[in-house]
Amino acid sequence: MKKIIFKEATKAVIAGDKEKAEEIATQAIEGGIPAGELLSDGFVPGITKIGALFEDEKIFLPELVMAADAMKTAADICNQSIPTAEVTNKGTVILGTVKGDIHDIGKSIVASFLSANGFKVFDLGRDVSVETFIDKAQENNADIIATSALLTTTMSAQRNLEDQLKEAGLKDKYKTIVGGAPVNQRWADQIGADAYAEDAASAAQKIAEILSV
Ligand code: B1M
Repeated sequence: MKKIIFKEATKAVIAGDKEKAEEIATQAIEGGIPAGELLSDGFVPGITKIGALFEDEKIFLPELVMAADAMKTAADICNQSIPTAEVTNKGTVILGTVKGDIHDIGKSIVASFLSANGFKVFDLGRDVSVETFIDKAQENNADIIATSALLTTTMSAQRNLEDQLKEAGLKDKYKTIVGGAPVNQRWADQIGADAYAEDAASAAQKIAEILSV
C-alpha cells in the first residue's frame, strides 16, 4: 500500500498537480505514514526527476514552476506534521538559503527535522545575505549558522560567510554547516565550514555531534 502511495506522490509532483499532491500528503499523513519517509520515497523522487528533465531541456520553466508548487504544498503538509520537540535547548541554529537563491523546499525540511530534534531554529527564509546570517546569530546568541545553496552560482556565499566570520573574529564563536544539492564534503573542507550534511536527518545528527549534545 505504502509503495502505491509513494508512486502516486511521485506522479503528482511530476504532473505538477498541486491538488493531487495536497490530497495524497494529507491522506498519507492521516494514515500514519511518517513524513520523512513520505518525502524521501514519495515526493522528492518526483521533484528530482523534474530537475533532470529540466536539465535535459525536456521540460521548461513553466513545468518546473508547477512541479515546484506541488512539491512545496506537499512538503509544507509533511513539515507541519513533524512535531517540534518539547524541549528545544540542544542549541540555537540560524538557518537560511543564501543570497541570490530562492530554493527553499529542502531548507524547510531541514528546519523541521532540527526542531523535531530539540534545536531552537531561526529560519530566515531564502535569499539571505551573509550580513543577515551574522547579525541574527549575534542577536540570538546562536551556536550554529546553517546555510543551504542549490545553485552552483550561489555556493560562493557559503565561502563569503566563512571569510566574513573570520574577518569579524567570530569564526570560533559560531560553528557552520553547509548543505544543498551541489554542495559536498569537499566544498565544506575547502571553505572551512565545520560540517556538511547531505540531508535533513544527517543535518540534525551532524549538529548534535558538533555541539556534543
Ligand atoms: Co531550480 N534549479 N532553478 N527551481 N531547481 C535546480 C537546483 C537545478 C539543479 C535544476 C537542473 O537544472 N537540473 C538547477 C541548478 C543548476 C546549477 O546550479 N548548476 C536549477 C536552476 C537552473 C534554476 C533557475 C536558474 C531556473 C531559471 O530560472 N532558468 C532558477 C533559479 C532561481 C534562483 O534561485 N535565483 C530556479 C528556480 C526554481 C523554482 C523556483 C522553480 C523551484 C524552487 C522552488 C522553491 O524551492 N520554493 C526550483 C526547483 C524545485 C528545482 C529542483 C528541480 C528541485 C529542488 C528541490 O526542491 N529538491 C532542482 C533540481 C534538483 O535539485 N535535483 C533545481 C527537493 C529538496 C527536498 O531537495 O533542496 O536538495 P534539496 O534539499 C535536500 C538536501 O540537499 C539537503 O537536505 C534536503 C532534504 O533532504 N539540504 C541540506 C538542503 N539544504 C541543506 C542545508 C543543510 C543540510 C542539508 O545544512 C545547513
